[in-house]
Amino acid sequence: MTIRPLVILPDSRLRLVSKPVERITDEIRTLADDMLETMYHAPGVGLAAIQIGIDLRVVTMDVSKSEAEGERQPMVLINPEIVSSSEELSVYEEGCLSIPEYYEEVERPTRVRFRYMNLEGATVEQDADGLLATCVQHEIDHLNGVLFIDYLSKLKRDRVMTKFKKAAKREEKTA
Ligand code: K1U
Ligand code: ZN
Repeated sequence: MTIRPLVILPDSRLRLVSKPVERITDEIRTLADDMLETMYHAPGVGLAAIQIGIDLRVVTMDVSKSEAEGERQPMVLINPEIVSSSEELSVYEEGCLSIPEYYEEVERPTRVRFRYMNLEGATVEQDADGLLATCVQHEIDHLNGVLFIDYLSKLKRDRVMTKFKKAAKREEKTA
């Protein structure tokens, strides 16, 4: 398993619409392993493949918040989609591994039903609320090139974009 470098704002790859996975191959299994390793190392509770530069509809998640490796509850979602969403909305403070150290409250449906294929090729449907519901919506947004800052006011979004563009320029100069 390999920890892969994260794609950071304002990288334009974060705006790509990722492609469906046609077949579960060894490459997909390796990608999922590397995504889990990268997610746990960050640390994060979710990761979409585009966050490591791969435009495929693959997501990893673990919202168990277990410190111990033996208690982890890793999930690998292939071609995930939201089947239904509650009308009720909840506010959750979100972060993003591609927008480090920036957190803001976002309002989303409180409960969702989602469908995905697992690594064994089985179709799974699951209900979610709490952090799992927020996380799966955040990750599916990544597959569609949507970031949580898109739900903020233009003023806040412009501020964060300017901050990360400046940081990228500084990096360019020192590289
Ligand atoms: O997709 C990502 O960028 C991962 C992101 C997922 C997420 C978190 C919170 C709300 C919505 C979506 C993160 O994992 S940010 C890091 C984080 O939340 C966290 C890190 C360590 C322990 C617990 C949470
Ligand atoms: Zn994110």
